[in-house]
Amino acid sequence: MLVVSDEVQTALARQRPVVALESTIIAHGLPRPRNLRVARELEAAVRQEGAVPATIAVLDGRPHVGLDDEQVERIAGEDGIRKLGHRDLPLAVATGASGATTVSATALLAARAGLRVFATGGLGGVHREWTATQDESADLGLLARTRVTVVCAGVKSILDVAATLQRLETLGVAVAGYRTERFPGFYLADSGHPVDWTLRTPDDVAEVMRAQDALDGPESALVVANPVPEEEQLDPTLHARVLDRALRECDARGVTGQAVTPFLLDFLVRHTEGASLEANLAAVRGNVRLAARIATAWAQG
Ligand code: PSU
Ligand code: MN
Repeated sequence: MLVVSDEVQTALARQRPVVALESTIIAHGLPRPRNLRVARELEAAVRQEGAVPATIAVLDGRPHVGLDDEQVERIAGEDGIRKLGHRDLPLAVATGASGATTVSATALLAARAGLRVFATGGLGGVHREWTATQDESADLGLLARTRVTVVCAGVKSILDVAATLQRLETLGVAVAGYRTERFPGFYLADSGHPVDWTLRTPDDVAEVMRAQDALDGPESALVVANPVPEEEQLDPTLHARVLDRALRECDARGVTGQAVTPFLLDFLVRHTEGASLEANLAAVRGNVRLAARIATAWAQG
């Protein structure tokens, strides 16, 4: 069922480090045509660190782990590329659809292919106004039952971060800050919330992964929360001001469901003159590099 690229298969067989990369950020989280350059840049960053990138997506009903250049171009530029959470996978497979995979679908496919380390920008989570909309990303539930290590810059700051952290606790998903005692805020280095655990090196992270396996508890994930460098973060005052407008606009236009996250991210890009895009990219770049180092430490164990 899974199409694993030759390069990824070879790397796995030789126990070389592999990093899974998500495709929704490319198809629906970043503006075109920059998104294609970013997709290529992220793969190159993984290689620079000595690991093999495995971008994950569904093409013509087939889940792919590891894309070639032409397949990356389809994800970045093809019209009608869907956004697929894990619940959408059987529907896409059976109908022959093509789509980019969110954190939940990517984590599931990565785990099925035998990949353990995965990099993204920010996790989905509990949306503000949850009491009215019940909008909680499927990312959280899936991470509660999938043994992957996700390197992210926290959860997207468009969310209710406190509620999302609480849900991660309730669901039993391990969370550690990377070289920080503060939970990162996606575009911001600090979300305003603390973390209970701090890890300082890729080897420390790999040790936790080994302990997860040794303990043999529920098949849950490890979230490694890696802050965007403070000098590259979005100005917090600008962030607060524009996000407030974005949320009101989203509400006024009646945007719901899968469309909410792309709408808010795009609103922020347009109303910060691209500054939110640069902060998002800085965060993702850092996560991809760290994920490659963690995958390397993991492969050595
Ligand atoms: N990180 C980014 N940009 C994104 C996302 C993550 O920097 O666009 C995507 C991920 O695919 C995540 C999704 O799973 O946003 C969450 O969407 P939703 O709230 O609809 O579950
Ligand atoms: Mn959502």
